[in-house]
Amino acid sequence: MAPSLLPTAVGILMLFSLSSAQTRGDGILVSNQACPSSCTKSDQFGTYCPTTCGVADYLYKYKPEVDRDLDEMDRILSDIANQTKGADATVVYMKDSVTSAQKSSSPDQYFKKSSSMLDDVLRFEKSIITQEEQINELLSALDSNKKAMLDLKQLSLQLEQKCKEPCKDTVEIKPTTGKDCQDIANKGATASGLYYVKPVKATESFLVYCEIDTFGRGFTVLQRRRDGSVDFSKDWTQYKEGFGYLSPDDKTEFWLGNEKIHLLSTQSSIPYVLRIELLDWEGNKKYADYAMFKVGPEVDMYRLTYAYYHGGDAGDAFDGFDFGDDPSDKFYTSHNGMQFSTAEKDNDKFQGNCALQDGSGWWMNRCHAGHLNGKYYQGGKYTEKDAGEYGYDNGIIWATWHSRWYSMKETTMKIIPINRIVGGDGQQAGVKQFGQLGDN
Ligand SMILES: [Ca+2]
Repeated sequence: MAPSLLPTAVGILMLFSLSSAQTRGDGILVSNQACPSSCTKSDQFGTYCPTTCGVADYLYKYKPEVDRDLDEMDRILSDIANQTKGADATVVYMKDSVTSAQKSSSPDQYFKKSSSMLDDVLRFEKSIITQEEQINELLSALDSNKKAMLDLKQLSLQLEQKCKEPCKDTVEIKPTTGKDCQDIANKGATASGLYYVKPVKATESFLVYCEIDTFGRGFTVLQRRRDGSVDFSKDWTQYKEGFGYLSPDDKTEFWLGNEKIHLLSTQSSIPYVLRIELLDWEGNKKYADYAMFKVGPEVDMYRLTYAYYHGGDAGDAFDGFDFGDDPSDKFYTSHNGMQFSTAEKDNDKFQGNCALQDGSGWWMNRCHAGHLNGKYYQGGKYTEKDAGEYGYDNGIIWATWHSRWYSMKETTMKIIPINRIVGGDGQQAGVKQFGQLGDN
């Protein structure tokens, strides 16, 4: 019985450790999706790895079986204990019989018989003692199993508690759907939060964070950095599928995914504006807008293109920056027209590998002047020494505002149809809306 219990218990324990690694943003991905019983290492955003709720489902599925096994073990052990008691009594009785036989019989007549009886009793006693030892071992095994079971039950309770909280988030996925967040806002949605969108060529809808302002503008958020809680050092597939966590209150970090960004940005006859918002460690907020923003298909390595810098007070870092090292600096750090690179897919213009050296995925040239998927540096300022093995500027950089050795505190990349940005006081409103960034 014990051997069959252990693998199940180990499986559950493994799930618990898994669940603790998946706490951030729990629940938000649960709604409407069946949770698979295991999470692949690729950390693919789109496949909905198990959240605590998924783990709880798994636990509930196997717990009764474990309980049954434990009850069965209990029953068998008490049977054994009862039988041992019976055997003990028999031995005592036999001993008594032998003694009284010895006393009441003439030695010559019965001595031989009672001696062999006594031998039998001693042998029996010996085997009882061995059995008792085995039973004691079993009992202590049962005890430790019981303790493990108690621990599991405890964890199960904690998990239940934990699950209750995030699962509420599922109700915060708003019912309105559309091809992007502006479409959703046009349909009357007025609150920022999580929505399902289905771009024109998408085969299935996916979750996005929509930032909807009081002017009825709906930004679809593509990227978010807030606190360094998500590691942006990921591979091609992860950048393709997306990673990190969406949250209904916009408190978590994520990369929506190149495939989704491609589908969103190329679907409409009305082109998009990419708005980049930045917050530095002194609490200053700036932005940069790029008109006709598009990300190409995977066959073109998710190439970044835009028509022109549409304005903003953060400066046009996507056009490259003259760092003063070399006359070609600006040309070789521009981003328009660059393909996407990750550590294992070098599509940059550098003889080395920018993405590998910087530990990020980005539209690398040779390498960058605006780099929002870089390493997160608490406090902002960092040095070549902090940058690790390669020693290059690998922070969250916007060189037209802060130096390349200054890493931003927060970033947002989001898109909106261009007709919602131009004209009237739209730009001003955009700045006002941006005031929410960093409020926490
Ligand atoms: Ca290269």
